[in-house]
Amino acid sequence: MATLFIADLHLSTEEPAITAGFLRLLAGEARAADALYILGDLFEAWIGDDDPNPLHANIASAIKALVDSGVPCYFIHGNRDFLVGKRFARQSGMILLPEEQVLTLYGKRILIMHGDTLCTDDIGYLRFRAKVHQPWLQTLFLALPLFIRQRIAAKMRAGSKASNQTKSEAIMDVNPQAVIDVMTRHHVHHLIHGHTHRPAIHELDIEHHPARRYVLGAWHHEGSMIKVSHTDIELLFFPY
Ligand code: LP5
Ligand code: MN
Repeated sequence: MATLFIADLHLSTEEPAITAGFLRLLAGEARAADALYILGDLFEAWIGDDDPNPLHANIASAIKALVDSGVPCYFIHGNRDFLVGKRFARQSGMILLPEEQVLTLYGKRILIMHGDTLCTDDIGYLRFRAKVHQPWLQTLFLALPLFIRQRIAAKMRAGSKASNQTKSEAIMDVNPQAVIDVMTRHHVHHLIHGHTHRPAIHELDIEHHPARRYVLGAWHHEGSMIKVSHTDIELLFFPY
C-alpha cells in the first residue's frame, strides 16, 4: 500500500486533457492508495466556492467518489486556490489542512506544504501573499459579484505573469535556508512540496542527519506524483 501526493495540476476548462488525466487517477490508481494528498494549485485560479463553473462540480464529485470508496483525500491550499473553502471541501469530501502539516507515514515523519512560502527571496510575492491572505480582504472579495471577481483574478494573473517575466529564476525557487529552517522547526527529514514546477529529489542535512526534499512536478505535459510506501519515496511521472 502507498500514499500518493500531487500538486500543481492547474485544472481549468482550457486544459481538458489534464482534467481527464486527473479523473483517470481518481478512478484508477488512487482507489488502491491509503490516501491522496493534493498539495495546492489543483485549480488554475479559484474565486470562490460559489463559482458555478461546471468543472468544479465535476472535480468535486470525482474526488467525493474516491473518498466514498474509502480513500481519504487531503488538501493544502496553493497560491492560486487559497480561497477553496468549506463548501467545496464538503462537496468533494476533501479534508482541508493547514499550510504546513507533518505526517507520520509508514514510520517516516514527513512535512508537506505547497511550497510558495519557501520562496523567501521573492519579496514581491510575499508582500502580495500577505495582502490577499488578510481575512477582511478575502471576505470583501468573496462578497463581490462573480463577474467582478473574475476581472480581478484576471488582472492578478496578468500582473503575475508580467512580474514573473522580470524575476530571475533563482528568486522564484525556494530559498535553501528557508527549507532548512522549516524542516528543523518541524524536526523532519522529509519534505514534500510543489509550487516551483521544478520536480526533483534534493539531498540535504537537517540537524546533522541526511534529509530529502521532494518537489512535485506540475501537470503541464504529463502527470506527476510522489508515492510514499513502507520501503520507498518515489517521484513518478506518467502520461495523462
Ligand atoms: O501564479 P504564478 O505562477 O503566475 O506566480 C506565482 C506568484 N503569483 C501569484 C499571483 C497569482 O497568480 C494570482 C492568482 C489569482 C487567482 C485568485 C484570485 C483571488 C483574489 C483574492 C483577493 C483577496 O501567486 C508570483 C511568484 C511566482 O508564483 C513564483 O513563486 O513570483 O508572485 C507574483 O508575481 C507577485 C507579484 O510580485 C505581484 C503580484 C501582481 C498582482 C497584481 C494585482 C493587480 C490587480 C489588483 C486588482 C484589484
Ligand atoms: Mn503554486
